[in-house]
Amino acid sequence: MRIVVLAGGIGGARFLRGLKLAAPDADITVIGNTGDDIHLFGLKVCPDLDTVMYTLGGGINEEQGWGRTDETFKVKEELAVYGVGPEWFGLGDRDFATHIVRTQMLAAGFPLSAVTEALCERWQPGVRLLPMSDDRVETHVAVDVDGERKAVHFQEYWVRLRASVDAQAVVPVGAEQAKPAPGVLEAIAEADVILFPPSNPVVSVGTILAVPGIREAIAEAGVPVVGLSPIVGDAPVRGMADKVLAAVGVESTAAAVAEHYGSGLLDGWLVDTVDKGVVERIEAAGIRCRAVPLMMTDPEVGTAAAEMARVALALAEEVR
Ligand code: GDP
Ligand code: FO1
Ligand code: CA
Repeated sequence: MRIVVLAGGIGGARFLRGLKLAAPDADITVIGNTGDDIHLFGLKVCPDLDTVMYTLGGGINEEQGWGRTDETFKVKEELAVYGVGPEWFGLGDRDFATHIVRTQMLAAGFPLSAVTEALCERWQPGVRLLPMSDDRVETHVAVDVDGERKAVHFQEYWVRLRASVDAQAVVPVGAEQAKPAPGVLEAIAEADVILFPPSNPVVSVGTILAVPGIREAIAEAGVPVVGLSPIVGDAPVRGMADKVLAAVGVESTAAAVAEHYGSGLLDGWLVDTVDKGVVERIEAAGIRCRAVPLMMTDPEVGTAAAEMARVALALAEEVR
């Protein structure tokens, strides 16, 4: 079975770990969000691609959900002594090596998709990891500070400001001109099922769908598209989805997110058991819905996510 997954960082990566357990023989292609990418110290950092790669490759810092295990911050400390920032972004020494290799290969002329493939040779994530695009796309967030509107990089909004101010708008800068990376449209066209993990609907899945051609290819693939809600009990499980959903005029509820994707895109939607009251509303919108446990807080890594993946694949068969 060929499965295509549109993934952000932590929510996407943890779900994928479960999907690999649930469907060990499947051929899984992950289309990763690159709107979170940022250039720091002359280096290209791709947080969501790296989170997927490290999580599936066994190198992730489990408690944090991002960055490397067994990490140190000597380089960051040395940069700070030179007065070179930003200090608010925590790049660790081991992580730096990934960004150095990536930047070196990009400078040599390789596209991001080829660089990602090369990095994955080390990590062996067990999926084919494709960036959504080889072209630069950068998510910016408009905020009002002291009565003035300004746009900040998504990482600045989340990591420096901790999403403490409302997001007035979310703009995937460059998305309109971006082309899907090689293999993306082909993978979608050849998929047997397409899954939206419980990733951020605006700055992860939404950014991928903003690359011209991707949304259309999914709608035209003619295969089940099933998503899992990142909103549980009317709040994100973690992160700032509530803030960026508000910016696009969507309530932070499992039902509103399903309706935001819409029945034109989604065939099936899983909500957590605490949200079972909204199943009828979602089905009335033309999206098959089930309420099951959706918390990926495992004593044993991946087991809850594996059950979620099993139910998502079963729902896909129901709507096929
Ligand atoms: P990010 O790029 O690291 O922010 O990761 P994603 O975009 O892939 O996923 C972020 C979303 O995952 C957030 O909106 C969270 O609410 C959601 N999330 C995180 N952990 C869980 C979980 O255990 N269950 C569910 N249902 N959602 C989760
Ligand atoms: N998240 C933080 O909250 N603080 C950090 O200092 C930080 C550094 C960082 C470095 C590399 C990387 O791959 C991810 C990093 N993240 C950090 C996570 C990242 O900002 C977010 O998880 C996602 O981009 C949110 O979608
Ligand atoms: Ca992200």
